[in-house]
This record gives sequence, C-alpha cells and structure tokens, in this order.
Amino acid sequence: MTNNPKLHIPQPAARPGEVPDFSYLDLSDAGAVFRPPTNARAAEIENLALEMVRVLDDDHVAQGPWNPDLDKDTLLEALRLMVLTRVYDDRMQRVQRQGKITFYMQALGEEAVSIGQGLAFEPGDMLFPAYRNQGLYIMRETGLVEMMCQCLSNSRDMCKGRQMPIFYQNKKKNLFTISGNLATQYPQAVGWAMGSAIKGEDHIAASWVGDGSTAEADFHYALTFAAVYNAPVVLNVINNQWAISTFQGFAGGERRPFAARGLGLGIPGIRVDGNDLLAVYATTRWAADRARQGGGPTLIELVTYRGGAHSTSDDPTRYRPKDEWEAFPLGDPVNRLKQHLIKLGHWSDEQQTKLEEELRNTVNEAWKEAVSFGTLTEPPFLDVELMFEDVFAEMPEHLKLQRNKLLDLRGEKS
Ligand SMILES: Cc1ncc(C[n+]2csc(CCOP(=O)(O)OP(=O)(O)O)c2C)c(N)n1
Ligand SMILES: [Mg+2]
Repeated sequence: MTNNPKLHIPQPAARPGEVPDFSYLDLSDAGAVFRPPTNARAAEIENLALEMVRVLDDDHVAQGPWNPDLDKDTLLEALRLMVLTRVYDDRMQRVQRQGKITFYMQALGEEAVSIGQGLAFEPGDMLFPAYRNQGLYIMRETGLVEMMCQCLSNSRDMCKGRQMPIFYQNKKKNLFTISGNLATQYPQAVGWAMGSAIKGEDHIAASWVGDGSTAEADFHYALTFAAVYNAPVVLNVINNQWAISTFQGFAGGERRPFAARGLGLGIPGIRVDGNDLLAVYATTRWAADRARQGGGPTLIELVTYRGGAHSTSDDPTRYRPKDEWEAFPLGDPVNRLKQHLIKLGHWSDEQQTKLEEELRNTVNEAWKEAVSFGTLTEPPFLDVELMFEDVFAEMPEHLKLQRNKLLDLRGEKS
C-alpha cells in the first residue's frame, strides 16, 4: 500500500535509529507576524493560521507586536507553575512505575500550553481541558494533594474512584472533568459558551484537543456550531507531533496547519510557537478578548512536542528516534522562559536550581499527605457502596437489589 501510485500514505520523517528530521515544520522568525486588532474580520487575517506567531528569539529576547509585556512577577509566577507541573509529573510518573498508581500521562515539554493559556483567561471562564492539561488544574489551585488522591483512587478521591487516574475535575474553579473519550469536550465547550451568551454573561469557554483528535467528528461538529452561532469560545489544538505512535500527518497535518481547520467556516486561526510562553499567552489573550467582545470563536494551534511517552502504557522507542525531542527546533519551554528571565536580569541558574529543589520538597510533602488517605493496597479504602450513589436522583429497583446484595455480603442490614 505504501507504493500505491495514487494514494498518499503519510510517513513520519524519521523512525527509530534514524536522524530526527523536522524540515517539515514551517517556522516564522520571532516578531515577524503581524498582530491585528481583536475585531479584525476573519477573512483579512487568514495568514495567522499559516504562519507562526513567535515572541522569544534564539537569544531569548522578546520581539515584535505580539510581545505581551508581562511584568516580572507574572513571568516568575509562570516559570514557577511550569516547573511545578514538570516536577509533579516526574513524581507521578515514578510512583506509577513503583506500582503505587495504575496509570499516568505526562505533559513533559508542553508546560507552556497550560500555563501560558491559563494565565490569559479570567477565573469565571469555563475550561474544558484535555488529559495533558494538568497545568490548568495546578494553576487554578486544585491542590496537589487533591490531584494525587484522585490518581490513587483513595478515600479522598474527588471522583470517588469512578475515573481513571489523571481525569481530575474542579467545579469550584470552573474546570470541567477530563474525559478519555477524545474531543468530546469541544462540543461541550461550545455549548457552554452559547449558554453564557444566552444568559447575557461575560464569561467565555475554552477547550483543548490533541493533533490526532482533530480527526474526530466531535471536533468538526463543534467548529460548525461555534461558527454558526458565533460562540464566545477559544478552541485549542495541541499539536505535539504525535498521537500515541501515529505522527501528526495521519490527522492531516501535512496538508495545511491545524490552525487552518476553521477557515472554511470563517473561524480565524492562529498558529503559535507552543513552547514560547509569551507567544502562547499573547495569542490566547487576543482570542479571549475577541470572544468576550462578541467577535466569536478562534482556533489556536499550539506547535509543541510530546517529550515523554504517550502514557505509562506506551514505549516511544518503538516508533520514533530516541533523540527527537532534543532536535525539536522550538526547544524546551521551561528552559526558554528561564533563559528569558536571566536575560532580563530577573533570574539566575542558582535560583532555578533552588526553585526546583523547593518544588520537589513541596511535591514530596504532598505525596506523604496524599497516601495517608489510602493507597491501592493500604487503607482507608473508598466505601464500595459509593458506586451506587450520585448517578440517579432516585435509585432504580435493579440497583437497589444489587446494593442490598452487597450489604448482605458485608453482613449489614439494608
Ligand atoms: C474517541 C477516542 N478514540 C480513540 C481513543 C484512543 N486514544 C487515546 S489517546 C489517543 C491519541 C490522541 O492523540 P492526540 O489527540 O494527538 O493527543 P496527545 O496524546 O498527543 O496529547 C488515542 C487514539 C480515545 N481515547 N477516544
Ligand atoms: Mg498529539
């Protein structure tokens, strides 16, 4: 089939043992892309979907009209949150390897997406994250202990044992539950945004999917609804080059950028350097302002790289070169923000080492507290009776029978 003269079968640029090759990735220079006003007509700004908005240049200096001029404290807070996300991920990956949780997914290399975008929204904006957006839960102060207890499915699990590890939720902070069913959160976000507009509220919605998930029908339904009703929503595609073992070309990334998926519907697209916190913040803020002003949806493609395995059930050495991440031309988002802060005279390598150490301690303390609420093997355990609650307002007869059977087994009277 690979030799068929008519069909094009996408092939990744490099396989294990080969030299990484990112020549397919079109880059723009930092500062080179124009920044239109937020009320610009979609038809006039189509180039934003095809070029790449970048602010930090190769010398870590901020360039051009998209420079958001964030103050020192905000930049330092962004760095802290990105490092915290990385340290949390590292710890959770290791506890999975030790058999203490059943499953985990890292956001290694993608930290600027959640932190840069999260900073651009208001607390009342409703976010529908994907499974590599743990940074959004961290930055909206879900609490490390709460997040760890969810992964442990222990007695303090916010999902009461009903979700896989990492499918957090935080209703109070307007963070929807993460779903394993790819792209379902897109239509939900559009619907929520329409609801907000119907109620006359100022809040907007945002959602995230991966490059591979853009091939899901839900992605396209959501875009159509968002365009037709001009929903106040920011829709994001995290293009980390891979969908498990499938490279982004299989979802159509070779033809046109994912940011251009909405152009046919009249939805403006922005393709952005997803490892440049300043560019991520600036483009997201632009789209959020536009949506809040009644300008409707924007589709943002964040170009980044999945630095780790897809999940703890995956071995990427089977399908991509080991050193591909090191060769990725957009670098490491944490290092780039760190270097930028050093360049500004606000930071140093010593302070970075100290910060990493402090945050490792914070995460270690949180883990100690989390396991005190139970682990897979150590009590306290969740009460199994919980599985019968919260689903139906009035429990149906067949569930009552099952619950009574359980209580009988435990020697308790129903
Ligand atoms: C509807 C649906 N189809 C397939 C899967 C299996 N699956 C889980 S993750 C994944 C890859 C998704 O890749 P991408 O959208 O690029 O996100 P990334 O993991 O790279 O962040 C697939 C196919 C699923 N969970 N849901
Ligand atoms: Mg992907």
